[in-house]
Amino acid sequence: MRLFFALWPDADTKNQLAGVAAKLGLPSRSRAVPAPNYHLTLAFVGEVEDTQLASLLAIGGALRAPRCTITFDATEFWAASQVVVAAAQKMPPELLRLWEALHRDLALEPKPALRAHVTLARKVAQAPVLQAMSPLVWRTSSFGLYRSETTGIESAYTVVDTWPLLDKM
Ligand code: 2AM
Repeated sequence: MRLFFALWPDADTKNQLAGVAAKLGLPSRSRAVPAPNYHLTLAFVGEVEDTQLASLLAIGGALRAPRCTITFDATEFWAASQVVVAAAQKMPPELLRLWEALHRDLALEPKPALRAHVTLARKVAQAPVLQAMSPLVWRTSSFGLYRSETTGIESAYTVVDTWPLLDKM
């Protein structure tokens, strides 16, 4: 199974992101990500055997990290991956620490240029004309381990488990 750790937006944040996506003016053949699929990937684990699940759940369950506020304030076209994302120009320090802790515990190589983002559209072959984005504030309260299954053209995501982020540390 294919797994990843992520933050999933609350309903209000999801609706605000959908509002941003609706105004993108994507080139034809781009694929808008369905709003229920919006997420912020913290760590991509990839294909694992069923026997590895217990240790991933133990890592998630043992992690103690604070809540944070992420301000998404830019839409960007990333040509290399052919996606349009809503991105946070400032990385909240708590989110950076959560991301670092997960990569450390999973023994994954952290990618150098982390940008907190939610992918809004895929298969975007040409640069769209992007409007300025009114800042959108997402207050995180939990993180989770999710499973990705590709059925047809769209990925389907299911929650494996979630853990609270803490009020005070
Ligand atoms: P992104 O869209 O958040 O940038 C689940 O598959 C998520 O994991 C995707 O939404 C994608 O991130 C990320 N992902 C998929 N394949 C990946 C890979 N090979 N390396 C790193 N992240 C990947």
